[in-house]
Amino acid sequence: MKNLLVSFEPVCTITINRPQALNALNQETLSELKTVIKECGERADVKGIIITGAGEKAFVAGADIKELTLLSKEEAFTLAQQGLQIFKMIEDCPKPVIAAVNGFALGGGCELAMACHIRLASENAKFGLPEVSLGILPGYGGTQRLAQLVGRGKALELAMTGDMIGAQEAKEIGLVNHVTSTQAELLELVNKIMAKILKKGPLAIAGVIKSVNTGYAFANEGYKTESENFATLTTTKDFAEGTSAFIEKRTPNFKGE
Ligand code: DAK
Repeated sequence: MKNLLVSFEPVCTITINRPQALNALNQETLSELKTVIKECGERADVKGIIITGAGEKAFVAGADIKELTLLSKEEAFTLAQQGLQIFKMIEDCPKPVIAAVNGFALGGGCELAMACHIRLASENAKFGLPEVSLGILPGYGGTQRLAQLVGRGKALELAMTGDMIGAQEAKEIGLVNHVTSTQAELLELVNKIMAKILKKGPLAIAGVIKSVNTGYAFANEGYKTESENFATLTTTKDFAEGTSAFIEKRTPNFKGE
């Protein structure tokens, strides 16, 4: 794997490892993630999954913005579908999946953390959905899962302002379950919680995951609406302006076109 560090048995720890881009998710990383999650589901010796980011600065700072600029509308829609599918595989995994958020969890990174069953964070973690600053919206299920976790009002505020919040606030609003002082403590706690879960009946755990998820199933039109809007937004001048501004390190000037 080029972009992931993976250690198996009995818990699979997946470390997103692109520190030069703050662990941003390019298509190659997403497809590696799909392969590993699938393998974890199939292997009897893997009992649970931990997802974290390499280094001390970032969990995942979003989708790879430089790569996003190259997408056609069709490619954007296809990528949205692929991303949704991978994040749903994580959400529906019958084995526990815990995110250990060790720094920036922005955009697609926040969406990845939200697809996990439980989120823990170190004190320096920062969460946010800054897609609107690029002229797009969260396209990997973030509009749906954030509202499920923190309620509609707070989700709308975060997704419309693009504001980043710290770990303590994320805990207060229900986005993360626990906050630790350091990254070392984060890894200790994530392993401790995982070990506690793995002492229980695996069939019962799978049943809990399935039952809770069924209540939030893809029954509504939200995910589809999100993908369609994402694809349309990638064709706008605002998107071109938002991504150019990021790359040129300046404030975007949106015109609503
Ligand atoms: N993509 C690519 N490169 C990134 C990146 C990203 N998301 N985030 C950071 N980098 C790169 C920076 O460009 C910089 O590279 P160099 O300039 O050194 O070459 C390097 O990582 C270090 O970043 P900074 O120099 O900016 O570090 P700072 O400490 O100053 O700032 C920051 C840290 C996290 C505040 C800042 O890097 C930042 O604002 N990053 C972007 C955050 C962001 O907007 N993320 C959301 C992206 S939108 C899709 C569905 C969903 C999505 C995409 C597609 N489909 C349906 C198709 C999701 C979209 C998003 O996630």
